[in-house]
Amino acid sequence: MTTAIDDAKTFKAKDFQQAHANDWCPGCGDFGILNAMHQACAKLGLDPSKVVTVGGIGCSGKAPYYMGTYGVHTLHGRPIPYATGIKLANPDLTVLIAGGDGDGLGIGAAHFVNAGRRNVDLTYILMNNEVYGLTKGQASPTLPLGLQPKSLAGPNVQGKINPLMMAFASGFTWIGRGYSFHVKQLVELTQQAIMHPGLSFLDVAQPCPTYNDLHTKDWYAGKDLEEVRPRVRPLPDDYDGTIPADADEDVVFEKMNRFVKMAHEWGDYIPTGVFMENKTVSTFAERIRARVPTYAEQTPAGRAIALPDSTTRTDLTSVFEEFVVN
Ligand SMILES: Cc1ncc(C[n+]2csc(CCOP(=O)(O)OP(=O)(O)O)c2C)c(N)n1
Ligand code: SF4
Ligand SMILES: [Mg+2]
Repeated sequence: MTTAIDDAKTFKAKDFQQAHANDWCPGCGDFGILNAMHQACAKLGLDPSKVVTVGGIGCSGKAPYYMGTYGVHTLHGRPIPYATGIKLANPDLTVLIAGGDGDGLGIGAAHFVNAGRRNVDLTYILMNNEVYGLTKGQASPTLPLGLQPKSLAGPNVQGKINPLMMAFASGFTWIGRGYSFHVKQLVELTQQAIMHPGLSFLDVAQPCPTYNDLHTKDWYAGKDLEEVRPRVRPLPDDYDGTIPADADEDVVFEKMNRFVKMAHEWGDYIPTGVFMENKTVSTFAERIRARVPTYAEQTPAGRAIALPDSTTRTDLTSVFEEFVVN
């Protein structure tokens, strides 16, 4: 969980921006997601020097360059392991992951699934445009079967992964969906995802105007429907995905059933909002603290690596001796 700062210095959205040359295409949904990240961090009163943005590889993976926070542009599919290490080494940091659908659910799928087993306090924002944007529009794991965006030689022969269901099955404890052009709602969802004290997953539907010529801004706005109506609309008013910490089995199953039904919905209605917050699962930090009670006071990043006289605490001489070739 992120603790908002309460000292005199407050930061604005512009403090989370970075004046780095941006090469995203005009009209790309990535801009709305980035904007929401800037605003959400400011609204939560975070200190930019205590936030780390971790990106994968892809157009989306460039997000760390455009955040005025610490950041790492990692390897394709690997933002989760980097982010996990950063958070465990220094739990005082707020760690955001921004990555694409190809990055997270293709090459990075094994990390995605195994992250769910740990419930480390991370916020994963999936910039989901259904294509490999950076490499010119190939089908990503979220492109539905049979669709043919303009870069494909024929209709997609593979079925799609449902990101919400995958997060659910993997064990993510906060799951939501937003839309890149509904920035107000996206700011709120991003805030909630960050505040959740465990692993959060925010799937963000976003047009890629350069390569996804099927699911465009107009398509999401439902302009092709006989009765024009936005496809991206909030979850029903009576939907409540919160599973309380003391929920009994019946409540858990009822919530899960409703989750599956709404997560399955996609087409003329693409629900947005908080699909699930599961409070029954311990966080990884709680599990570590149970085993190493001093973890919170002596985090790996907080430990002194040298004694006051500048000598090191650990004598590695005998280790190195093993490698000496005579
Ligand atoms: C190990 C490895 N394999 C393949 C690539 C090529 N590659 C770069 S980005 C990318 C896919 C990006 O798609 P996505 O994650 O959806 O991001 P987007 O560009 O759509 O934001 C691929 C396959 C790579 N950089 N590294
Ligand atoms: S190729 Fe697509 S995803 Fe990449 S910057 Fe351009 S519009 Fe955005
Ligand atoms: Mg993509």
